[in-house]
Formats: sequence, structure tokens, C-alpha cells
Amino acid sequence: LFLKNLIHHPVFRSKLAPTTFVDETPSLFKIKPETQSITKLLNYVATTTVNGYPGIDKKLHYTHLHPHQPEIVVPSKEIVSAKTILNQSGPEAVGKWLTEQDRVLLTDTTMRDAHQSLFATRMRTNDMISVADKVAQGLPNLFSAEVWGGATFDVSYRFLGEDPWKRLETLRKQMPNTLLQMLLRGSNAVGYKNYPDNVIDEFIAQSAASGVDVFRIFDSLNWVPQMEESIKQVRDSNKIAEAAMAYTGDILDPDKTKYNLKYYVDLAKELQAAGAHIIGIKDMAGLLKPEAAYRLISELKDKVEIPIHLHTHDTTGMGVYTYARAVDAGVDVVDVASSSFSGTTSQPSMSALYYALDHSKRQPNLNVKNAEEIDQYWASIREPYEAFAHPLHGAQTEIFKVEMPGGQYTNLQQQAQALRLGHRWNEIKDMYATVNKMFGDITKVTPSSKVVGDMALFMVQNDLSEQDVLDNDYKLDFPASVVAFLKGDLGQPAGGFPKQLQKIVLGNQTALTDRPGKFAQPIDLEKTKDELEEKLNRSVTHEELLSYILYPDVFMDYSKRQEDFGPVTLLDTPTFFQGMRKGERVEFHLSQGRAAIIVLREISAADENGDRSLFFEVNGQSEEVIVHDNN
Ligand code: 3PY
Ligand code: ZN
Repeated sequence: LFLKNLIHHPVFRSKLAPTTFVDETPSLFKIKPETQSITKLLNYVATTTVNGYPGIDKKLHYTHLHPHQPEIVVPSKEIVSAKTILNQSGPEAVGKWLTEQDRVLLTDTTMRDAHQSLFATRMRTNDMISVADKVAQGLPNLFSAEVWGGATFDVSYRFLGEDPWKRLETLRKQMPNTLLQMLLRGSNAVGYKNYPDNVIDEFIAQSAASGVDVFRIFDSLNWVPQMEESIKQVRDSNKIAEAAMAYTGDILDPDKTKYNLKYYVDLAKELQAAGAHIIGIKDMAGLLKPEAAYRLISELKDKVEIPIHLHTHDTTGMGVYTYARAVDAGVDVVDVASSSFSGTTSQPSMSALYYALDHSKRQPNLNVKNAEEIDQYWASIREPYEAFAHPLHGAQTEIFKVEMPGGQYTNLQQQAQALRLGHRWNEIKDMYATVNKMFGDITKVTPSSKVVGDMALFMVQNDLSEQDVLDNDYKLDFPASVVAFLKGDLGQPAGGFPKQLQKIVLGNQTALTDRPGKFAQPIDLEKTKDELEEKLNRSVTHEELLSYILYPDVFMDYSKRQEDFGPVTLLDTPTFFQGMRKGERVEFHLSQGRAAIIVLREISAADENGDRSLFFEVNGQSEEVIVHDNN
């Protein structure tokens, strides 16, 4: 950039420049931030063009998108939404209001669980903010929009080069009259391990300040002590604490007695006593059958006072039917996704449920035309995400046996392929069910589901049977997650740990019987902030500090990539995932509305070092970028 400034400088060009010209012209070293951003983005585009994006077949090519502009009808008078009530009268009032509604309410999960479960959580903020205001205005009767938490937090940093806090804060501005909801893994926050209580408290307080209204809090083992701190902190932040019970097994199957109706009713009462404003039922694998839903909701409506919010995945194909029976039993809210992001491992379709409830007194209050218009938008931006899709095309009823959560199915399949075990996928699924039995039949959801998956892969990879593990003749090197789980690092499962397996895996190590957070030292925020500022050589925000505490390596890698590649969020989604083809033209907008127009003119063959030159035209000026071809 310095050289560019020099050769374009009028004095230098006039050939009258004295030998001291460089020393005496500090402006040559001034590089406008915008120019820097363009240079970095060109670097990203060139690298992605040559080496592709991780996980995407380079041969795939998407045409440039023409996102549908939804034409929605906005109600003429202002709707009193759940958000209005929260702002005016607080979380208890929302709970009371919910129980007074005749019709079932809806949560739209399109911007969180739907793409997490269908497209490996890869939806970019740009594709959300192009439609978020339409969702807010066109669907004002939604209970909430789930837009944050779960895997979206780390995936934003790891794979999208995005700051998840900015996503939340932007959506907050665009959806002022809609409750924004997040998924929080109790003491595991948005991570896969236990964090000290002060980190959980700080994280919740910041999430509330940045825009979250409803916190769906769960624990992967349904262990209430791991949820109490979060419930308390959400209450202290004057936001809605929805405590969710992970549903597993089948409450109506007389052979499955561990997770029966009584188990769930007792758990719901405990969560209500712990301060929950709403009880969530989290059916992450799609195991809740319609009659079981009817019985469960009927019983809960009878035994607890607070509203019931049901979440399912359509993996086994019965989502709309399950919801219809839950609606008959009086469920207050159910989770749905926009049609083109619904079905299979995602939530059931919003508009399908609406039509299924035609002529029912509890049909949701939904402008279905608006929902269909908005869905055309989602359909129009889906294509570049197809590269991350799973191969499932319909109902997977084998899940009743395997009990694998929707969001894990494709992840585990990818892990199996990476270990060259792809051809043994059926064995791995059977082993997943076997490991669950070995672990004493646990609830399987992030992160406990990952432990079961890790153990299943380990056993298939090493050709071990359950008996081989229990005979313990091999001095096995168990996966770290399995050791941590049996040590009690994720808390205590219902019915305790299987003693024999615990002894084999832990050897002489002692296991916790109490809450891990009770022993974890609080993080010194000031000291950690100094450490991070020194590493980054700049001041950092509280949000950045929290991200670093939760995911130190992921956050540092993201910061480094920001340095190299600049504001990649400015790129359109096809360009972000696939780079450019020769002759292609892309445009993006920098700050103050300035546009940059880039044309890729030529890509050279690789030279003897394997480097390629890419010749771009940027706002009419030629630029060359050299990239090493890793293929
Ligand atoms: C998550 O924890 O991310 C989940 O979606 C669990 O179902
Ligand atoms: Zn889910």
C-alpha cells in the first residue's frame, strides 16, 4: 500500500521528487482504513477462490443469489406483544399473560436451531438482517424468535469470521417488539464444559444487556443444580428464565421406566421451585410421540402453574402431529421454523402447523400470507448452505432406538468420515445406543451427547464390544470427554454413574459427587482483560473478554483471521463460501455507503513454488494477489 501511495503521488510521478521525498512525505505511510479493508478482503477472496472453504467441495458453484423481497402486510394498529409486556411489566407478567391466551403461540427458530440442525449452524448474519425487520413486522404475534445461543456462538467465530455479539445487537435493533430467545446450556453456557459461576453470571448479564429476553436453560443430564445459577442470574437481569427438561425415552412405553411421567412432573416442579418462569420441554431427538405429548402436557398443565413451551425436532417425522396433540392438551407455546428451513432434523414448519390447526380454537394467531412471503425469502437464500446439508430426505424412525439429537446426526457422521469410518455408520449408530446403555441410559444432548458419540466412535474404531470394555484387559486410553464425564465434570446423571465402568475408566482418580462449579475458582476478570489486551495490543470490550474466557483459542484464531482477512461479513454469501470465478463481478459496501466493485480478470497457473497470481480490478484499478495453491 505504501508503494501504491508512492507511485500514484503527483510529485513522484512528475519525476521531480528529491531523494528525501519518502522521508519528508508522511502521507505516503497513511493507509486509509477502507483501503486496508479492501486489501484484506481481496486476500480472503483470493485465498477462498484458490483453496476453497473448509468442508465445501470446490466444484460446487452457486449462482449469485437474488433474494426475494417479502411483501408483507403490517397490522394497522399496534399489537401488544409478549415483548411489550416484558418491557412494561416484567417476566412474571409475561408468564401470566401466556397462560391467559386461548390460542397456542409460536417461537420461530429459523435463525438458530433450524440452520444449526440442517446446515451445521452456518447461516451468516447478513442473511438474517436482510429479513429480520420483516419477520418482526409481519409476524408480530410470535411469542419469540430464537436467534442466539447453542452452537451459533462458537460457529460464528470459528467458521463465519463473525462476532456473535454484533449479530445479537443488530437483530435487537431490527426486532424491537419481538422477544429474542437464546439457548443456554446451563453451567456450560454456550460451550461444552463447565464454567465457574462468575463467568456464567457475567455472560448472562451481558447477553441480557445485548438483547436476549428469553433464556432457555437446560442441563444435558437434566441435573437441576447445574441450572440453578443460570435461572437466578436471568431472574436478576429481569429477563425470562425458561428452564427446559430434555426429553428422552418414551413415557408411555412400559419397558422404559427410567424417564417416565413421574420423572418429568417431579423435574418440572423442581424447576418451578428453582425460579423458572416457563417450563420448556426439549425434545432434541424427536422422540416425543403424539399421545405421549398429550399425556405429558396434560399432566404438567395440571401439576405446575407456569406456562409450558414445547420444542421438538421433526427427525422421526411426526412433529406437526405431536404439536397438534400438545395443543389439544393446552401447551402454551411451540417451536416452529419457516418452511424452507423446517422438517427432518429441524423444527416442524410454521405454516404447516397453522393449516393443520384450521378450524381449531387454538390455531395460532399468524398472518400466514406474511409467513409464506417471508418463507420465499428464506427459500431464496438457502442454496449456498446446501453444501453443509445432511443427506436425510425424510423421517428417520430408527432414531427411536438410537435417540440421537437432530443437531448431532450430521456432526457425528462427519466425524466418522474424518476417521475413515464412514462405511461403518450403521455400526456406529448401533454402538451409540449400546454406549447409552453402558452409561446407565442418560439424557443425550450437548454436551452429554458428544460424550456418547466419542465413546461410540472409539469403540467402533478399536473393534471393541461392551464386554471388551468391561473386561478391561486392554488398558484402554479412553477419550478425554468420556473420562471427564465419568469424573462428574458435567454433573450427575439421573440414577448415578454405572460404578463398574466408572472404576475402569477412572482408575485411581476420584469422581465428583457435587456440582463442579462449587469447586471452580472464579475467573479474575480484570487480570484476564489485561492479559487479552496485551495479546491483542489494543483495548477490548466486555463482550470480547467474555468470548475469550469461554473460548480462548477460538477467539484468538478469529482475531488473527480478522487481521489477515478484514471484515469478511461485508461479502455476499456465495462469494464468502466459494470465492470468485474468472470474469465474475462482485460488489460490497464499505462504511459510509461507499461501494467497492471487484472483477476477477485472470488466475494464473501455479508456478514452480505452487503459487498462483490472481488479477483483480478493484473500482477500475488493477490489483494482483498471490496465493499458494494447497491442492
Ligand atoms: C445445543 O445445545 O446447541 C442444542 O441445540 C441442543 O439441542
Ligand atoms: Zn433443538
